Amino acid sequence: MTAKLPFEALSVETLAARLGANEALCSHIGKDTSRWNVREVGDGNLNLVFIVEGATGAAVVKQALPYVRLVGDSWPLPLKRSFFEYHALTRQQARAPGSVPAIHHFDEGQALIIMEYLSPHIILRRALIEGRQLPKIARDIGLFMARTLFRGSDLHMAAKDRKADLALFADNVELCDITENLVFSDPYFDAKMNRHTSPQLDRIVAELRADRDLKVEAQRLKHIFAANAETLLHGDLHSGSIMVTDTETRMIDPEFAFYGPIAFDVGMLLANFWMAFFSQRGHEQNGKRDTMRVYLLDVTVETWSVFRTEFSHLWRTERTGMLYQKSLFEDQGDRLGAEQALDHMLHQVWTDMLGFAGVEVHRRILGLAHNADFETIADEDLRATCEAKALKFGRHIAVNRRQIHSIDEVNKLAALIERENRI
Ligand code: SR1
Ligand code: MG
Repeated sequence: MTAKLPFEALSVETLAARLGANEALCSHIGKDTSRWNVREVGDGNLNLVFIVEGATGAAVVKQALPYVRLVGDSWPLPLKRSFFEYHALTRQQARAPGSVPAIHHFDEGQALIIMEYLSPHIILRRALIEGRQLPKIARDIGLFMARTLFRGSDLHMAAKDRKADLALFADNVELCDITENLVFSDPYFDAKMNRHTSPQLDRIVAELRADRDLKVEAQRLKHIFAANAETLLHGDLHSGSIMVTDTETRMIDPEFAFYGPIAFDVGMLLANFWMAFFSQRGHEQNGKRDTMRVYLLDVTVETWSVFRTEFSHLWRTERTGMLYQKSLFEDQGDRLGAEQALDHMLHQVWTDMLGFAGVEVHRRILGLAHNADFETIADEDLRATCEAKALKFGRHIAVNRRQIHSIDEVNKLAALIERENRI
């Protein structure tokens, strides 16, 4: 038996020597390491990401660090997140084939995953900031969410398998803890690592932190997030976790995967489209973004519609788990009973999705982890105007989520707030 080497972070300088004998990598890029070209391209908050090009191809090597990259070694974070990412990717590939990068190799001890290099894909967030309209994202992401969220739940899986999987992912404690604090609590008090565009947003931030209804709602959502282990979530499905071309969409980075409410992934994703919408005014130096704004709202409509339609299709054709079993409905000739239950479930997902979207908007403007949609607006007054509108929108959909009945209603509100001169 070969002894396990202690964890050691890779670098551009050491990668070829460390992985030169890795068969999976060599089979994809060629084994002549003198021809390898290594770049570190990680721009996320947590990990190292290398692109390695060789004589016959390229691959991505992603390695977890024992701390949060964004903050430094004062915030330790376990390497096991790489294990959860690997296992989430294998499940997503099985449940929604072709929607994630292919995995070439996983090394648990070194917390590294060698995977397909997606090219010429770029990060969706970057594309939206540039004003690019991607024709396929709504359909591809809507299908991905419906398939992974339905097929990872007790609606579809054998109870024994889902419970085993639930136990496996239950250990992703530290990454859940990040979400529990950063998304649901920190934005609503003066938490140590928070920041916001100041002084422009100071008054609005104070108002939000004094807003009892909002804080109660955020905690109700946190409770749902923590207690409703409904399905295997991606866990961090924002526009920075999606790579795109005009014809292809791939979801990446599911290291926050764990069992939680179906509505969480959907809400986080849609929040990122709504933030892209509110940030467009900040990117208008090179031309108006009116059609981009219309496009983004259309994307939310189509994504939700594709998600609903596919989820409903799976409900009717793949409901093989212990929940709402067919023996109670279709097998007794009661098709309508099953439809009633589906309607009820989708209504719950809708209502909770709006809440999760609202708090996701808030945390990206008030918390530690901001997003480039707003951060790349250099003019701070203009940035604050965009952010203030998004904050108002987020508060409205989180607090009033039970009274909002359609995505058109949400988008009318977004358009109305976007046109306001004063916030
Ligand atoms: C400390 S990690 C901050 C954020 O980065 C990740 O992408 C997640 O969104 C997390 O909340
Ligand atoms: Mg990530």
